Amino acid sequence: MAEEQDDLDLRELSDEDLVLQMHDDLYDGLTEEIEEGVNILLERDWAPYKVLTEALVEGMRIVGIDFRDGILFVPEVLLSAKAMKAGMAILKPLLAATGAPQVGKMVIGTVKGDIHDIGKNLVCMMMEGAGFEVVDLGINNPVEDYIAALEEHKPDILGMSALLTTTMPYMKVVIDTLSEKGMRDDYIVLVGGAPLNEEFADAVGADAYCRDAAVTVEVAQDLINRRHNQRAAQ
Ligand code: B1M
Repeated sequence: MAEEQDDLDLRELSDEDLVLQMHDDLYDGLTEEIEEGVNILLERDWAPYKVLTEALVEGMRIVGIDFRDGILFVPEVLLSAKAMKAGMAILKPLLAATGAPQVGKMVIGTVKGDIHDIGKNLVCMMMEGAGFEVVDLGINNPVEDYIAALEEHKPDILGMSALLTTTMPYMKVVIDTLSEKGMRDDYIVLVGGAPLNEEFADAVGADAYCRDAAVTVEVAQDLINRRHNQRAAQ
């Protein structure tokens, strides 16, 4: 594989083959090749969001299948994640450069016990691109960290991410604590992560489940507008 890789000129590939090659390169954790692939697609006038979803997110989906099936293990997936983050770093300023006026503020973090952050980082990038100010608390956040950040930054939105079935129930701990402190209604609470769904979001008392980063932007804009309209009508 390594030798084949040396001989391969990514620039000679058609868009379709390049994207397939990038899925392979992400699988193999080849950071430089991913960076090169992202740059080539951008040079070919691909929209940053299309590069993100079709080359990177789809590649990581494939990694996830073989991780689940015991074909890939943590060290290999860490390399894939590193390559993915390198690709995302190139896209970040482009996704954020829409010049959208600031529309609101969000505090977001991955919940306690969970160190997955690629999806959350994507949400941050897309929200910033849509004009939101984002305070990113990173990974493995206990409820105290969320509360402290809400008190400090006074955002419109609290976002939580969880990728494990074992950590997603922690979202209820956070929301219940907000309720106990009389703070729940001060924030729009959005939750996301691969194992979640709308029923789960309802059950834990969130305002909405966000399937992906683009949906998060839409939902956030919609709920903020509704909140403004409600306040104006009062
Ligand atoms: Co993890 N892992 N992992 N892992 N890992 C999953 C989640 C898993 C589904 C893999 C599998 O078995 N198929 C599985 C969970 C199974 C389960 O719970 N039922 C799993 C497991 C088991 C584990 C470990 C327990 C493995 C082990 O140690 N034996 C371990 C746990 C560590 C821990 O957290 N305590 C572990 C570790 C790791 C790595 C460290 C190796 C690495 C993480 C690196 C990193 O994030 N920096 C990793 C990875 C990369 C994955 C997979 C392969 C990919 C996740 C990812 O980045 N997807 C994942 C398989 C999968 O999900 N298919 C898997 C790409 C990303 C763009 O999508 O994160 O879904 P996603 O985010 C989307 C949406 O979900 C949504 O928008 C995002 C962008 O569109 N979204 C939000 C996410 N958060 C949001 C928050 C919002 C809104 C929307 O707030 C408003």
